[in-house]
Amino acid sequence: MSYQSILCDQNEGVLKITLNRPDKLNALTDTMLQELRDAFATAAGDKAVRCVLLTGAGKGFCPGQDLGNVQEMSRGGKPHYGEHIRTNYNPLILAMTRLPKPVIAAINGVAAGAGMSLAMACDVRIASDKASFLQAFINIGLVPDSGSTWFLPRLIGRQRALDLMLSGRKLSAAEALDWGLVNQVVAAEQLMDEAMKLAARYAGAPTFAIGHLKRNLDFSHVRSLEETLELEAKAQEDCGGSADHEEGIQACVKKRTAMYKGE
Ligand code: T3D
Repeated sequence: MSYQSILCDQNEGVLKITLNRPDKLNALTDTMLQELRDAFATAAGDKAVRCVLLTGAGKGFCPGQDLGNVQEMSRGGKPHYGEHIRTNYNPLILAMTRLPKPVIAAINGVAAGAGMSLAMACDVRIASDKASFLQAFINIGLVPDSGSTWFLPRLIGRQRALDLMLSGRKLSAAEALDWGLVNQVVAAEQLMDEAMKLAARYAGAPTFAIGHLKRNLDFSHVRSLEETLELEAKAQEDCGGSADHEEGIQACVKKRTAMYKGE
């Protein structure tokens, strides 16, 4: 896969996607968003991809929409953000959250606006001690988008979400860890090693079950206990017939390490 604004490296089950506009802290353009959608669609269809790792080149993770592009969009009248978001952002956020494989964000620097939404759309967040987070939308008179309104209260609770959304202030990596926004904070120099170790572990995990459990968790937010219990039962029926489950049983009985294939 060769793109203009992102880099993709696939190795031993891990697809590493790097946002690659370091001079703009990896601000999102239409090209970059198109390429991200394409990379996630490819990841969904490629059995060899067992885990995705998303990170940023240079000192930033992603400061959200490229504000230079917004000026272009506005030329000659009001910008049509609704249409822009529906076309460019929402399908990407859905593709990320619905990917039946683990998605890790390795947050190397500032994650702002829709860039923070992207980080939150990942399943696991590992941050550098130099990372920071801001709901920058309010600073330019906009509302949180790209899923921030959905993800943030679920991750840190309504009160803290509202604090960040109203203030547009920067949250440090240490605070983000304390608030449960990220899973882990490591020294900047160790970020990629630690993130790759984690990605390798997930790439060797029973991906078939991971796909189901991601879907079940999201379903549980919007459905009743009865419906969730039923979905769990159906998912367990499916996982019970998977090669990964058979391998898990064999490995457990024979006291050896399981070699899962994600099938
Ligand atoms: O339909 C739609 O598109 C609407 C959807 C909108 C979704 C959104 O994401 S809205 C939110 C957009 N993002 C922002 O408002 C954040 C703007 N940036 C900042 O607040 C600050 O840059 C940061 C807090 C993120 C980082 O501050 P700092 O001091 O570490 O870096 P800096 O010096 O401000 O930025 C470094 C460079 O990146 C600089 O370029 P230069 O002057 O060196 O050539 C800066 O202009 C550029 N940059 C940072 N953010 C953006 C950006 N360029 C374009 N777009 C950006 N969002």
